[in-house]
Amino acid sequence: MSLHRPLVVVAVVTSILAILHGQEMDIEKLKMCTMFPGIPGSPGNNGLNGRDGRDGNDGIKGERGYPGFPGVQGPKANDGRPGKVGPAGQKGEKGDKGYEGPICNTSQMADLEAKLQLLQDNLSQLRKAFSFNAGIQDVEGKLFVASIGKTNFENAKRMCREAGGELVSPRNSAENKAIYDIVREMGKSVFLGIKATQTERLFKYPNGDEIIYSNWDSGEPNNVNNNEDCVEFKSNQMWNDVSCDYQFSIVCEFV
Ligand code: GN1
Ligand code: CA
Repeated sequence: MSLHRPLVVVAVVTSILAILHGQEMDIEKLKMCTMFPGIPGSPGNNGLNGRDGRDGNDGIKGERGYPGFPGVQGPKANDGRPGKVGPAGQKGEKGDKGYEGPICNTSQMADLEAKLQLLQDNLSQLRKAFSFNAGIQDVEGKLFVASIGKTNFENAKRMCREAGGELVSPRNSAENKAIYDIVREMGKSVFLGIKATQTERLFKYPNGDEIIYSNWDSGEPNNVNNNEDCVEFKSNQMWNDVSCDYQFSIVCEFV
């Protein structure tokens, strides 16, 4: 206990001193009030702006406006569906008879086969006979056939045509050789179907085309006496222009 006594003493003394100091302060204030009125303080600063007020109520609805301008024309629409089928037209005229269909009959087929065989046999026989005849030559299916007798150009030409052919007009060396094989055996000249035009002296085939092949003898064509529009195929296979009035042997060609 004796150890705490100094602390208690200090506490008591401190309290007393505080009380005395407080009384001194109050006495000073009292002195000042009794001697002068206080100086008014300066006005305070304005306060901050208040917050925005609330939105007002909606106004009255306005009058209806004028109609706007028409809009831009839109793209073309797709085609519509096809319409209904119209009424049937009038009946047409009867058509021509159609081609005959394939032969399905067995007996008809047998008959045709027999005829075909006969034709083949006949053709084979003719080929043999032709090959024996020195007056007939075959160049790739084109037949050159000699006739009997002599005649002028126009008559020889007519005779060949009446037989279904033309006077010979060799278009290449092979055909010229075939005609030569005939003429050499006969030992006589023949007329060609080629003829010269009067003014231009152009040699042309019976169909009017200009010739594409020739085998003129040396110095030919020379148009002696201005009267040699036709062509002689000589027995040496060379060509010579001559008068159309001469009489020569006849060789026709058949295509
Ligand atoms: C013949 O005969 P001469 O010479 O006049 C021939 C002519 C020949 C000529 C060739 C009608 O005429 O076409 O170009 O030989 N006339 C006859 O030398 O054959
Ligand atoms: Ca001549």
